[in-house]
Amino acid sequence: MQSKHDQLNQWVNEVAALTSPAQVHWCDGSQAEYDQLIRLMLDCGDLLELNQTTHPGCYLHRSDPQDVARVEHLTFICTTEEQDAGPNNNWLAPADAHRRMDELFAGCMQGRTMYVVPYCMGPIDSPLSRCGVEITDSAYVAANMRLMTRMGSAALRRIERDGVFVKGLHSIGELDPARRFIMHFPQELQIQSYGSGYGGNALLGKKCHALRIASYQARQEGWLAEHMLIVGIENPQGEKTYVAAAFPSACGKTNLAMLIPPASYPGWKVWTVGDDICWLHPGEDGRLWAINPEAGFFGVAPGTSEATNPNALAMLNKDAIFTNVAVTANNEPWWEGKSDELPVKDWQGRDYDPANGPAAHPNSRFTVSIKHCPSYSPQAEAPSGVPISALIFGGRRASLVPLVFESFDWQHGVLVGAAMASETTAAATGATGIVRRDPMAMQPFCGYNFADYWAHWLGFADRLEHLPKVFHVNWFRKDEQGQFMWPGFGENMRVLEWIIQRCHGHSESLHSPIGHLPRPEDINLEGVDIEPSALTQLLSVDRQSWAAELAQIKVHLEQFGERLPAGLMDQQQRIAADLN
Ligand code: GTP
Ligand code: SPV
Ligand code: MN
Repeated sequence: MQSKHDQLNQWVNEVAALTSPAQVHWCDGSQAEYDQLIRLMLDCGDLLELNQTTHPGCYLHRSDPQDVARVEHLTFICTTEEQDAGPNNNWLAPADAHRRMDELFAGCMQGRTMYVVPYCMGPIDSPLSRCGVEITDSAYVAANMRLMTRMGSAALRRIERDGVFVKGLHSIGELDPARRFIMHFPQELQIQSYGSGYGGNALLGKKCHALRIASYQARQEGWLAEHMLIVGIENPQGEKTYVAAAFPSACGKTNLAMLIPPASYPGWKVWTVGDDICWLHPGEDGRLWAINPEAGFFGVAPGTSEATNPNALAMLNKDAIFTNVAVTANNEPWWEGKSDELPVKDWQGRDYDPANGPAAHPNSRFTVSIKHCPSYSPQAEAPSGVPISALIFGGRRASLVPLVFESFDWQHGVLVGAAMASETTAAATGATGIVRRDPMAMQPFCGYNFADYWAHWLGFADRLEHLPKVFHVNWFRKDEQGQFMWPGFGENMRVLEWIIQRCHGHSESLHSPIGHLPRPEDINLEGVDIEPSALTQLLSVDRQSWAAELAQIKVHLEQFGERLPAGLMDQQQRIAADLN
């Protein structure tokens, strides 16, 4: 008996009876406990020490080579009605899923320690935060949960007070892809994950709780759980404008969240509130308020450099856990794009040989507390969150989609989100570089039928007096040579500037059938090397190609049949007609 919450104690006992661990450890979240977890993992080889002179408190974990990313085909939403999960999810009846999972979990923790990990998603004193308890047999998961959530005694006290919590049960099992499932039971506030130790499959507070379960709860309770970064953009007058942006996995959220404005933007600053998940609540003032439920980053390593993301590099010099990166002769972490140096060991611990592919896995990651981020926002702990002026959707589109456009209104904005598409990335298993629809960047994460989700989004028009403006961006257009046409990273500030000017009502735009676009002269190009002709191309709308896109969007929406809210097809038809 370790808590003052009878149901929690009872559940822990039931799980222990099912899984037969050698011992049970309730995590208190203390530094001493974290140090002990690290020591244990160093002793058993789950962690390797990196150079403690240049990178104190930094460690490397090499995951099983068959367990390096999310697995969408093994991820299920188990609602009583299949239609409630929708065509966007894999579905299993709850009873079937429980039977399958009970078989897998039976006796699976023999000889292992079972960690009971209480955590709070969101500031510990915020009424908008929600708690969970993850039971896991992975010390790596327990340690990462301490970096990424408010984990330990304070969360447990809140759970004892609140009563309600999300139950997450996780075992690495045999790390056998044939015995791997990530099951969600939104009606039971329950998650069960077996057979993976990686990221979103195993750190159950993140995608499983804060998006799949939370999105389901949010619909019932009148808020939104989104795959969005949150930033405050401060102008030289000291005014801060907060925006949230949804880009699919590995499409630039972490980078935009800690952007450093270019030299030609003196006095401007970007403050990081969150880099991956955003909970949005209507406030009493009629605006939308956002909190970041997380307390740390699980960020993509490749591509992170002094040139692209100096803030990230600065926070990775201490107290970070790296997963599946390479190491240099000096035992420092290394990944493609970091430096010109060559590594000596690849992500699997083999001597580096370019014939084996990239030295760091393309989905290699770092885990670090958000408090280490140089641009960490003083408002990140605000119990009421931050007020959102704009929502930004975006994806990786080598062609067609302009650098930026603004929706005409909220309904159109919801269509822009629902119609989003992006090239697949290494964040999930399967082919990369394939364009697929990824509505609101939530395709892998929405815990219920997208048709109902879009209806819920549309409903905010009646709930909010001050709706955020909705934009779409694309940093990833390529030219005929396959080169990115837009410099991206810090230079994305130039697009953010136009967006916030639009929010404050003082900027020009050009009307097009797909939305408002900036005129080329509305984007500040001072101090950046980009051909005016390239910018013109980045801001143009090719009617014929867009007409084809709208036809595809229609097919995409039609999958949702009768449940699709009428407003979306109206928008699609209006734009298609305008284009012809
Ligand atoms: P998840 O953590 O998977 O949700 O990813 P994310 O959306 O946070 O993506 P992240 O910022 O980690 O970027 C993913 C990859 O895209 C990295 O390799 C970045 O270097 C690269 N990237 C980010 N922003 C830009 C950009 O503006 N332009 C270009 N060309 N690449 C970018
Ligand atoms: C993503 O894939 O969107 C991530 C990484 O943020 S994971 O935690 O693995 O979902
Ligand atoms: Mn993500």
